[in-house]
Amino acid sequence: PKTIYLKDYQEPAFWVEHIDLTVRIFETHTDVESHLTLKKNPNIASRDLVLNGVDQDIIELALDGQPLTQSDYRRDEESLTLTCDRDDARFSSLTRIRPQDNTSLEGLYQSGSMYCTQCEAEGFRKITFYPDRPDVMATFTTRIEADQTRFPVLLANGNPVDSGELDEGRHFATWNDPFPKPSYLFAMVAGNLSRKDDTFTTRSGREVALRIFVEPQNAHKVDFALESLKKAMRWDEDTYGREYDLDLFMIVASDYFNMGAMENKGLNIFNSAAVLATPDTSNDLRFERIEAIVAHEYFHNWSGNRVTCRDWFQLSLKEGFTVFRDSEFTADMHDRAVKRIHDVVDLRAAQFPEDNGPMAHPVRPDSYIEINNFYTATVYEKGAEVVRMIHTLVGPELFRKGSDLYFERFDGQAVTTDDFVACMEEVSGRDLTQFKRWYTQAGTPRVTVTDHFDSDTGEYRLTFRQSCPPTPGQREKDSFVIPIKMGLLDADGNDLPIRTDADYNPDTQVLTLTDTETRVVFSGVNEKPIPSLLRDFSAPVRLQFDYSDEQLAFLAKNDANGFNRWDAVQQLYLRAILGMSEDERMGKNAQVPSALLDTVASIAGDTELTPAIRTAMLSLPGYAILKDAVDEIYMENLVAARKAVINAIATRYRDIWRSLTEGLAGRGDYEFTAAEAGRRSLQGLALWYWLKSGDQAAFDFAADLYHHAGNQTDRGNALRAVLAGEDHALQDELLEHFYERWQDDTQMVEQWLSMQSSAPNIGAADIENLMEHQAFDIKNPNKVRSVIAGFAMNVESFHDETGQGYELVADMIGRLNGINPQIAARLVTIFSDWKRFEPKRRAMMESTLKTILATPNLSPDVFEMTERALK
Ligand code: B3K
Ligand code: ZN
Repeated sequence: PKTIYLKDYQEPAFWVEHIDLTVRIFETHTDVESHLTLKKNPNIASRDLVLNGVDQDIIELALDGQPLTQSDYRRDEESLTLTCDRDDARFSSLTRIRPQDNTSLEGLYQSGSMYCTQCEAEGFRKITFYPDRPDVMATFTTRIEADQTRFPVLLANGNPVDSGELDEGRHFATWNDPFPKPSYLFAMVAGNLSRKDDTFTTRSGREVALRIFVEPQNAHKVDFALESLKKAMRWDEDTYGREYDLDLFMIVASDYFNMGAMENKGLNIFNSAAVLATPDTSNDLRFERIEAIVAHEYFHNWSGNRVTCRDWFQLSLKEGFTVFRDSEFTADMHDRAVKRIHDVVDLRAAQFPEDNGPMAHPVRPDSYIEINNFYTATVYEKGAEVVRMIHTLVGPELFRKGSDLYFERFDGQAVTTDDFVACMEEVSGRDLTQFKRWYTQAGTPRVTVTDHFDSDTGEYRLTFRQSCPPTPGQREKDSFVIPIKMGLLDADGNDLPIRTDADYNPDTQVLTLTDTETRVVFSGVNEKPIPSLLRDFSAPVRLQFDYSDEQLAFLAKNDANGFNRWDAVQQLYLRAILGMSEDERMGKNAQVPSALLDTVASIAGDTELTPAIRTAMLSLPGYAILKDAVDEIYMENLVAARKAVINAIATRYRDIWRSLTEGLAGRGDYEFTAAEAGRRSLQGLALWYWLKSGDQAAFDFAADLYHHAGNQTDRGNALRAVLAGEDHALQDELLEHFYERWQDDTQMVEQWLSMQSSAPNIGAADIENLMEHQAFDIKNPNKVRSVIAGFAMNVESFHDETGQGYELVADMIGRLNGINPQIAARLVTIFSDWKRFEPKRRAMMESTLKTILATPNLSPDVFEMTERALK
C-alpha cells in the first residue's frame, strides 16, 4: 500500500466546475452516467487529468465527445490518467456498479430495503470516475432512475428540480445543488421511506422545509431528532450568526452505517441508532447523543461544507471545530459542568491512550495510508480541545470575530488549519505561531507543578514544568502554549484575589505557559493556599501536583469550579485504586483510604449538588483511564483493586444507596431535561451500588423497576444493575423477557446485545453464542459494535488470562477484513496498548497482532493499523 504525505500536496491540473450525474438503478446492477465540465488550473503546468475510480466496470469513456480507448489513458488501482489538451473540456463516462454486493458500506450500497451512499472520505470513486479529492469543488446535478414501487422516494443533494414517470414502472427525480462542494459531500438515497415534515424560519425570514425519511416501521421515532435539528439551527444563528442556505434540509436514517452520521449537503444520512428515539426505546444518554450528532452534522453545513478541507490532512479543520461547536451547544442546552466532565472522561479514556501508544499522531497528521484510519479521537476530540484553547486564549468575543472572518473569507473554498488560525491571529493581534505546535506535535504534554510559600514576604510561588513524551516519528518536542485556568483557595475554601506579574488574565483567570519552566509569584498572600489548577480542563494535558488526600477531599468539597471538584474526587479514586493494585501485587494488605470513603458519603448526601454532578462524582474511573495511568498493566491486580473499592463503597453505604434509590423514584411522564436525566442517572447508580452490596431487597427493587419502567433509561438501569450482580436466574429471566418483548425493534435489540457483551463475567464462549443468535449480522456495523466492540471494551472479560478474548476478536477482524475493512481496522486499535501489559499478556497480544498481519488479502485499512500497532 502507498503512503500519502502532506508535504507532497499539489493542486490538481484540472478543476471540475459542474457534474451531471445520472444513476440508473436496476435489479442486478446500477449504471452511472456522468459528464464533467472541466477547467484547466492555470497554477499547474501538467495537463494530466487524474480521475479516481474503483470497483466499476467501464462501459464507455469520452473526452469532448470523442470515445476513449484503453491506449488513451493510463490505469492504476485507484485511478485513470489522461492527457487533456484543451483548457475547457468535457469528460463523460458510463460505468456499471453493483451496490447490492457492496458490503464496505462506502460508495453506493444497499441498506435494508433502501439504497444509500457514504462518500467521505473516498467513496465517490466507487460511484463514478472523478477527481475524488476535497479541494475540487463543483456544482452537482443528479438524476436518479429506479423502479417506482420498490423505490418511490429518490433523493439527492440540493433542490428537487424535476421528476416524472418512465417506461416499465420506473420513474426519475432530478436534483440540483447550487453550492459547489467536494465529492465527499455527495449523497443520494432511493427507498420506500416514510417522511415527516416540519419547517424552520431563519432569522432573516426565509422558510426552510425540514424532512426526515425513515423506513416505515420507524415513523414514530423521528420527533426528537426534528426538535433537536431546530434547536441546532437556532443556536448556530444565535452563537455564530450562521444561517442555513438551501430551502430544504433532509435527514435519512439507515440501519447499515459505518459511523454515526454524515453531513452531506442538504441530505444528511444517519446511522439509525444516532437519530431514532422514543422514551420507550432510548435512554437519556442516547437522547443526548442524538441531539449532539444532529447538531454536529447540521453545524458542518458551515464548518465543513461551505468552508471545507483542502486535503485530508486538514480533517481536524472541520472535525475539531465542529466537535467544539456541538459540545458548546450541548453545554448551552443542558448543564455546562456535566458536559465538560463527560467530554473529559471521553478524552482521557480514548484520546490520551491513543496519544500514549503506537497510534499517536498529530491533530494534523503528516502521512497516512488509508485516510479512514484517521477519523480518530485525536483528530476529533483533541482537535476540539485545540479550538477550545484558542477560544480561551483570545476570549469569546474575539473568537466570534475570528470565526466570522473565517466563514466570510473562505466561503466556497477548501482551506487548511493554518487558514483558520490565521483568522484568529488577525482579529486578536495575537501571534499563534508557537500555539500551532498543538497541530503538529503528537503526545499529551505533562505539566508538573510544585509550590512554595513564604509567610514573611506573603509570597506564594508556583513552578510549572512541561514536557511531552516521544511519539512515533517525533522524539523531541518543543514546548507548547498551555492555558491554565486556576484559582487559589484559602482555608475556608474561598478564592483569593490573585496578584501576579506573570502572563495572567484576571478576567478569565487564565495563566498562559509558554516555556519548559514557568515560575509564577503571587503576592499579598497571608496563608498557604491550596491551588486549584487546570479548571474546566483548560488544556488537554496531564497535570501533576502533589496533593495530599485531605487536600483533594477539601477541593472536592470547596472548589468554586464544578469541574475541578469532580476532578479532585477522580484523583482520589485513581490514587486509591492504583495504590491498592500495587499493594496487592507486592503481597501487601490493600486498604481503601478513609479520605475517599468519607468523601463518597459527603457527596452522596450533598443535596446542594445536582443529581447529575453527584452521579459523575460517584462514578469511578473506568479501566481505560486506569490502564493509561500506569507504566505496566497488571490486569488481575487492577481488577481486584477496582472491585475492592466498589465493594467498600457499596457495603459501607448500603443504607445511603437504598434510600437514594427509593427517594429518587420518578413521578409522571418521561421528560428529557437535564434535571430529570440527572435524577434518573443518580438513581441508576445508587441502585447499582445497592445491588453490589448484595442486599436481596435491591434485586427485588431492580426486577420491579425493570418490569414497571415507563422508559428505557429506568429499564436499562435496572437490567444493567441486575447483570452486574450474582443472581443468574434473574439475569436470564430478564434477558429473555427483553428479547421476547423487543425483538422487532432494531435499536432495542442492539442494546440487548451490548448489555450482554459488556456485562461482567461474560466469556468468549458466550460471545460466540451471541454471534450465533439470529439477531446478529456480521454485515451490520451496529451489531458488530454491540457484540464485539462491547466485549472488547469489557476489559475484565476481554483480557481474560487464557487469551481467548484476544483470539475471538482477532478472528472477527480476519472475517471482517473481506467484508468491511473500515470496521475491521477500527477493532485493531483494541490491541494497541499491548506493549504496556505485563509479559504474559504482552506476548499473547503481540502474537495476536502478528496473526492478523498474516491474514491473506489483508486490506490496506487493517494492514496500516496492525503494522502501526506492532511498531
Ligand atoms: N464526517 C463524518 C465522518 C466520516 C467518516 C469517514 N470514514 C461524520 C462527522 O464527523 O460528522
Ligand atoms: Zn464531523
